[in-house]
Amino acid sequence: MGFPKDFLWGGATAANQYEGGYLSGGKGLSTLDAITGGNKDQPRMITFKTKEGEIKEVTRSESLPEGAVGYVDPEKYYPSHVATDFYHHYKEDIALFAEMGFKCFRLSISWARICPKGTDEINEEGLKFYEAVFDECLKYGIEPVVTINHFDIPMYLADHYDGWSNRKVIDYFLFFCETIFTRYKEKVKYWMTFNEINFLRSWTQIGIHSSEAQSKYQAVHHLFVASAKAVQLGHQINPDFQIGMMVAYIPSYPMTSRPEDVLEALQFNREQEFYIDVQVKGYYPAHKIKQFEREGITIVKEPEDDAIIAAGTVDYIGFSYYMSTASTANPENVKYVGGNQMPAVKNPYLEESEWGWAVDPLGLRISLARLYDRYNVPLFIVENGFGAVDELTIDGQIIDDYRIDYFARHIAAMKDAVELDGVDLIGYTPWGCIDVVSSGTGEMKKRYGFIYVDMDDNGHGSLKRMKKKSFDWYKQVIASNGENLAK
Ligand code: P53
Repeated sequence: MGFPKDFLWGGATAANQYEGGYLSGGKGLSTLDAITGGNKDQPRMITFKTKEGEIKEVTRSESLPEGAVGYVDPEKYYPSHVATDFYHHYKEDIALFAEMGFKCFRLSISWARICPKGTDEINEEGLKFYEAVFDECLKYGIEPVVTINHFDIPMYLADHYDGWSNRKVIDYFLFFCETIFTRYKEKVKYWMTFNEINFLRSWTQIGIHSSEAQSKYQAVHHLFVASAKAVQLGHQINPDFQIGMMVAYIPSYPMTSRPEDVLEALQFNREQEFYIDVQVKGYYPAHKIKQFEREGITIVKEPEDDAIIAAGTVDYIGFSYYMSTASTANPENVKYVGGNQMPAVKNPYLEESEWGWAVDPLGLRISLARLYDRYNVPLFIVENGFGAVDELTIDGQIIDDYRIDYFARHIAAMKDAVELDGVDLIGYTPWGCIDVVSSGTGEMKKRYGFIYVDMDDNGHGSLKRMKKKSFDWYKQVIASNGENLAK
C-alpha cells in the first residue's frame, strides 16, 4: 500500500527563473531576458525596440508591433539575468537536494545556452554546463527530469522568425532536441517537451508578435507537431526514454448546480484538456475544430501533420497543480489570477494564498482521478506548492509551517488517489524546491522553496542558501516514502 517503492520524490525548477548567468559561457539572449520584474499590482513588461529604433514596452499579453525586436535596457532590472544563480551554485544546491533525499530533480535546459541563436550553431560550453549538472545529480543517485523548453525561446528566433508562428522553428527545435538527446542519452531518461503548453502565448514564451487567437493557435499547432516529432526522435535515439507532455492543470467546479454554470466549467476544463487530448490521444478534439470554424481561425497544416501528431503521442502526462477554480455564467463575479493570466471566480469553500490562488488538496485527488480515468497513462505531478512571503526570525530561521501544512494535505490527497482510485502516479516534484523568481509576477517575494535564497525583488542579496523548517520535514517525508507527514 501507499506510494510505489520507486516513486520519484524530488523538486522542480526552470532555467529562466533559477539559472542566471544570462550571458555567461556563450549563452545567447532569450526572450525572458527582456522581461522586467513586477509584483502583485505591477505587471511585468516586455522591453523592445521598434523598426524605427524607438524603445518601448508592453505587458506580456499585448502585441508587439511588426518588426519589433527584444531590447535589454541597461537602466532596468531583469530578474532572469542572475535569478537565484544556479549557474554558479549548482554543486551546493544539488548537495542540499541530496541531503533531502531527492530521487529526482526537474530542471529545464535553456535553448539559447545550447543554440545561442536557436539556429543550428552549437555552444559546446553550454552542453558542458548541463553535463556537469547531470553528473553531479547522478553522483548522488538523483535522476534528472528535463523540461526541454520552459517558457522561453532564443531572442533571435523571436526577432527574425516571429517565433513559433514560423514553421521553420520546428526544424530548429528538432535540431536542439537531437543535440541534447544524443549528448545526454546515457544520463537522462525522463523528458518533457513544452512546459505548461496550455499557457503558451505571445512574445514572452513563444516569440510571436501578435497576441490574436489566430496567431496563437497557429503557433500552438507548430508546437504540437514539434512535440510529436521530438517524441519520435527521442524514442529512436534511446528507446528507454520516457517523454511526457506538460500541462497546467487547474480544475474548475461549477459555482452552482445551475446547468449554465456546469456548462461554463465544462468549457473551462476542456480548454486545458484540449492540449492533453492532442498529445495523448493524437488528434484535435471535435469541440476545438468547431470553435475554430465558428471564430474564423484557420490553421495552416501540412498534409503529414495529422499523421505526425498521431504517431508522436507521449509516454506520460506531467502536470502542475497549484489550485482549483470555479466557473459561473455571471461574468461580474470573475476576477483574474496567475499574473493576470487566468479568469477565476472565488470559491467560498476554499482559502486563498496572498496571491489569490485557492488552496484545494482534494482538488488534486479529483484531478489525478479525472486525468487517469480519461487518459489511462502514467501521471507525474511535476509542480505543486505554496507561494508565500517567508520572514526570517531574529536568529535567522524560517518557520514555514504554512508550507508544510499545504504539502502535507496535498501529499495525503495523492496517497488517496493512488490507494483508493488506483492512479498510476510515478513522481512528485514540488515547484521551486529552492527559491526562484516568480514567473507570474517576477518577484522574489513569492517563495516556494524548502531552501531560502537571500535575494530581493530588486536583485539585491548575497544569494546565500538557508534551510527552512520545511527542509527537514520534506526529508522525513521522502525517507518514509510519503508515510510520515507529521509536523
Ligand atoms: P508563479 C500561473 C498559474 C499556474 C501555474 O507560478 C503557472 C502560472 C504562471 O505564473 O506557472 C507555473 O511563479 C510555471 C512556473 C511557475 C509556477 O507555476 O507565478 O510552470 O514556471 O513559476 C508558479 O507563482
